[in-house]
Amino acid sequence: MGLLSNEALSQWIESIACVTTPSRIVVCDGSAEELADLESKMLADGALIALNPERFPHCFLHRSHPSDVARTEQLTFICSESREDAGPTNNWMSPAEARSRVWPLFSRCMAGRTMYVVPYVMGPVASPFSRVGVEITDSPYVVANLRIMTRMGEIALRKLGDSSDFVRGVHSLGDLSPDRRFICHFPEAATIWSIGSGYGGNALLSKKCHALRLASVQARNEGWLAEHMLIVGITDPRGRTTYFAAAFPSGCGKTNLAMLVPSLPGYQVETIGDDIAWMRVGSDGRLWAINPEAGMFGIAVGTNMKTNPSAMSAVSRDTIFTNVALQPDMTPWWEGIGEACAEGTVDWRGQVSEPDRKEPLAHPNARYTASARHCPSVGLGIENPAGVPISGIIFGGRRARLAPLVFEAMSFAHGVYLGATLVSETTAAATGKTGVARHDPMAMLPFCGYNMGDYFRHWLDICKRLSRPPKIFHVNWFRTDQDGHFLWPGYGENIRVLEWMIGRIHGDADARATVLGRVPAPASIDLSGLGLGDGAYDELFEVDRDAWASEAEEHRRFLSEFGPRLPDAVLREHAALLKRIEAARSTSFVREPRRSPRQVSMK
Ligand code: OXD
Ligand code: MN
Repeated sequence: MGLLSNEALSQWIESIACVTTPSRIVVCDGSAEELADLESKMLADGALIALNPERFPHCFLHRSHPSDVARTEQLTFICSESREDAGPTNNWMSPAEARSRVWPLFSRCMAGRTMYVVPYVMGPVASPFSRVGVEITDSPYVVANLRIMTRMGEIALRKLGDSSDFVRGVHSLGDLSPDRRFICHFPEAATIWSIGSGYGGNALLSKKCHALRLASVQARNEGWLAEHMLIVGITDPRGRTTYFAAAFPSGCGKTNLAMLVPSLPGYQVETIGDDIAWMRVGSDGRLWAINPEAGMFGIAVGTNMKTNPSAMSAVSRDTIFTNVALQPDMTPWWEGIGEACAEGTVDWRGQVSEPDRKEPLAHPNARYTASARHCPSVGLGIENPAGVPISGIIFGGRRARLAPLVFEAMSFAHGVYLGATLVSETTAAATGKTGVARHDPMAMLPFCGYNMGDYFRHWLDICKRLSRPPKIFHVNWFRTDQDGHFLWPGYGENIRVLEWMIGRIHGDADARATVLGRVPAPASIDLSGLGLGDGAYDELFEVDRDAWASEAEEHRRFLSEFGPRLPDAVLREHAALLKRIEAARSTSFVREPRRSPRQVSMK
């Protein structure tokens, strides 16, 4: 432990080692030698498989335990002192119960294993808004992932200095049994305990556990926002750069939008972040965002040269693939990669596939862990200590019906209402049924570390401090026609929607009022050359008032779960929506409901 001069850190490490009894303790310095050593051990014990060194230099495949393939929301707990502080959308466990039920699972859990201590920085190292965390883990795979996903090692210890202000994460694979799997967050103690899983958001504690669940509480206490949002900059043909932060539930295309390759000429895209944004009110009255992460833990399935060429390029070196299929030439393969797999390809479990196989070869939640530095569209702003100024916030869901392609909130408070009532169909990013519509406020349902009633209030409070608040929009790339086909091509064509938003932000695009908010006026969004047909505008922007009357009823039911914690301003927005629907109904006609489709992609 020669690296350690921080008293609080050494004492904490010792206290964890006393319980977990590892055979060895390694404090990670983040060096290339350390990584090479870890990799050779994992190659030797089969935790990693080296991929084709010519086509995928320094890339590896990892196969997780078949029962450990996604985040397990039902085993994720907020352990605040009071149940009300966790709120109705979180699983709650009292700290006392966690100590008696979960902590004993850590007893001797690292016996015979190495305990790695991984100090990391979330955010640009020089940023005053960055935070330090330390994850203790017995998984070398987790260490290798954290090295890509965060700025880790000595650099983090230097940033920490002798401060005791760091998030403490303890992770052990345990026996990988879902019966003894818990992911516990203690917001009052800035501590995380995770046991029984080696996968993604369950095990890379810097990501969902620290940068969202604990950071959201810290952000509430300190007056900033920690959000499940991508950050992207768009430079338009006039040379204006406009930054957006966009919240979409897991598996709904955040990474693709962050790395958009615009189909319209003259536009340039700068990727700042693909999953998490930490945002503060700047001295200029604008909202400023940093990406706390340094890498991407993206969903492989559906990624190809057409949907996301930047991601394809980013994953072509120094990448860890998890649960993808493997071709005989040792290259990775997944459904939607853009070409058929070679004969002899083995599935994510390592089994040779039968010719008449129906199930996918890659797991639907198969991932790549790749450095943001390798993404061709990455913007310099990712290292800017102050972050980038946000002019537009986008909330998006996966809705086969109901929600138009895009609409703009009528005010910031209305935008908060749109975020609070976001509904989306579930994906493979978490265990459970996919394709089920669920409320996912601001795409934070699985990630908000406190009562979401208080969270909505916090958003409204932030607005009061913004003299130049961003405009708020809602998008739905996933609306379908009567036959279940997507109405909108998505991907690079989403620039047409962003172009309209940029026009709205700078005051040079027209809008038409609907009961939901403002949609593009017919001539203000470029739908040309898409082969969409004459009725496309109407289909994309139709607002079915009767269907929205039922939806508004569902909003009311959902919001009532927050009881007295729900801010009045949200209730007022709900009442205003009802009033607009009522007024419009008296002058309107009823449309046939659409049929629900079963397509999944991530535009
Ligand atoms: C993710 C998720 O891994 O949202 O980013 O599940
Ligand atoms: Mn995410």
